[in-house]
Amino acid sequence: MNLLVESTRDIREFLRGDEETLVVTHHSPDGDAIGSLTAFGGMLDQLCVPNVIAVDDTPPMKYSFLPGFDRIVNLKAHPVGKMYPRVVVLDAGALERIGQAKSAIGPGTRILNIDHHFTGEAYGHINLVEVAAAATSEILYEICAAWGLEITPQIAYGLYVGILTDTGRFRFANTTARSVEICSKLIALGVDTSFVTERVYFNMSVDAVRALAKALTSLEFYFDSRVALIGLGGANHSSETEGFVEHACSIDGVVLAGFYSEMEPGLFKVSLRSRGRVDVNQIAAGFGGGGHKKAAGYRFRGDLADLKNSLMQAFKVGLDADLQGNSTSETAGILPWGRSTMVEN
Ligand SMILES: [Mn+2]
Repeated sequence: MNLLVESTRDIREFLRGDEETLVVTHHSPDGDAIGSLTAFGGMLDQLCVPNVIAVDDTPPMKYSFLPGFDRIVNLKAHPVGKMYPRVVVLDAGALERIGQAKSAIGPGTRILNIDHHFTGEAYGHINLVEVAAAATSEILYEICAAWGLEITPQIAYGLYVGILTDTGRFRFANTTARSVEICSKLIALGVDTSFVTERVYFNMSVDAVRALAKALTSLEFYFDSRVALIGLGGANHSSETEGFVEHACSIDGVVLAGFYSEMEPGLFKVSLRSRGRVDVNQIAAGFGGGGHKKAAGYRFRGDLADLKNSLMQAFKVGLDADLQGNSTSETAGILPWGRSTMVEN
């Protein structure tokens, strides 16, 4: 990635002075959201910028090992309460995604947006949106490098977790040589990769395992089993469902998958995955959400039957448009070679 020197210079200019700065990320935070948050907090500490790092949700406990995690303010429990002169938004394609952190933004607030989602919505006064980056954490690494910041353990672990999780452990098509190179540097600096992988992927809480078991029993197929759907309806919602959708998406023959969870009566969180060419970012955008071509999500108000009907209608449009080619997964026996270095997501 060629991070423009100018944009990092603009960002440095933006952060000049010692005004208290609020750093936020999107609700339903994933590893990149949490990792970017703790890493950026560490970067601001180094620049002597007083900062508050926050999210409008409960930060998932599986990331609690991250240095700086205990500094994250859960805005659901502790509302913002005031306006900030400077707000930094990380990993959020739209301002809506930060939830009630928006109330920290007043007429005089200046916004810095650092992200890798393509939405075309440049809501910041300064925007550094690099869609070729696998993770927002990857962009933050480039900023550290451009500014010659010391990569402290807090920064290193945050960035490593961000890249590890947003590439699905270097499995998704957004993984580039640069993603792996940055992780290699972070490991060389001291990140214990085995420890991180164990904590993030192989240390589920009992509640999460029970929720996964329930979700799997709800498995349904549509469109000749090319679409799989799992979910947690009614009172079964769990806050630890990151990655559940992958179970529906890893089934032989499935090209589109969905996971839903009813956060409160009539309000669902929906995650979508694509293994073929159907763009789930477009589908999620149709419901007011977003993400990437192969991984996206949205929130839905209504009942479960409406959710399923509307989602399957949208999936059908995508599948029909793709009928020309054979859109099954990329595991069909051809060994890909020299896939272009970036772009995909
Ligand atoms: Mn991300």
